[in-house]
Amino acid sequence: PLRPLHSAGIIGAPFSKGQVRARGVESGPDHIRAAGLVERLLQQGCAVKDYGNLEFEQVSVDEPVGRLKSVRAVGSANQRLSVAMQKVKEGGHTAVMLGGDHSLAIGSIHGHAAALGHLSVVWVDAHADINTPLTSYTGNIHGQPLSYLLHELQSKIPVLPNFSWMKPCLSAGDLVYIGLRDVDPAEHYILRTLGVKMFSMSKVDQLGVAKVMEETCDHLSAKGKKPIHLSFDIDAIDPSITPATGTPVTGGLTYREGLCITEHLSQTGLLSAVDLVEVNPLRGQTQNDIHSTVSTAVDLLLACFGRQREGNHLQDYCLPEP
Ligand code: 6HN
Ligand code: MN
Ligand code: MN
Ligand code: MN
Repeated sequence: PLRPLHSAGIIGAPFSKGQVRARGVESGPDHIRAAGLVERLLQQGCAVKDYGNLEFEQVSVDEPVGRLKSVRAVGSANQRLSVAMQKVKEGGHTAVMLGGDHSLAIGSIHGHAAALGHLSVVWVDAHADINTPLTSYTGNIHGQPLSYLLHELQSKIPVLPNFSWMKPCLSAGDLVYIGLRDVDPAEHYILRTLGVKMFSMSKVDQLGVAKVMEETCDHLSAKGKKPIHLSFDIDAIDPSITPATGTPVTGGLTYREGLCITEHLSQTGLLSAVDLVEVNPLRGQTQNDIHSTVSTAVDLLLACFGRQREGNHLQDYCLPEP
């Protein structure tokens, strides 16, 4: 038998304290699994190891630090996730982190970088998630993970409880955004000042998604080929398709544009980890809202592992002889 082309190492991260808008996002991993993620990956010839769901420490006293909410819980959860991520990467898998809210990208990217060194990050999101603890209007850490991760913002991040385990591990030049349409003023200032490559929805409209992917890969490979970490917030997709999420913003990526992004990244051969976050079944108004959101998440993940819309066949496929 031929060796599978892809091997997925799945971590469930049922965590929601990076945002307070809505409970429910912690059940994302189980809904995505229940939609058949593992079975469908196996069917398409991908090896799968499911590491199960992480268990997070209950932090009983977690008073706000300035405006920041649940800092200790978020710090502790991400420390666990970082360790788990390192294990998955040491096992040689392409990591899949099922969230949970987007604060989990802190531990996911930190652990990935701890295992492999320098990374490229593709951040697909309606939001920039780069507020610092001092610029955030909401105090929700899911709007801040990139400010903790970037070397260039280190001096703007105060000392926070349960965050002493982490150090910045990403350079602004190794980050590309796709899908932005709800960016706070401080975030826009940071993106412009650091010269971060970004394809807002306006740019997707102007260039088309195929050109966006070509430019994304050119930008990232210009400084040498590094493993790619895709951090996919389901709210990047238009809420008409993926309504079951905590901070929906109208005017998003189509289903087809989402698949174009994930198919293209899969074909680079450099995709090394994927976060799929912010699926919140409790935010769906109907069963159909939930189904459409979860099945889109699954389809995006299948494309990350080589599923193509033109069709696929296993390497050892043989036509039956009459
Ligand atoms: N997400 N910019 C807003 C904030 O609270 O800082 C929204 C963040 C949304 C975060 O969707 O992962
Ligand atoms: Mn978002
Ligand atoms: Mn390319
Ligand atoms: Mn996000």
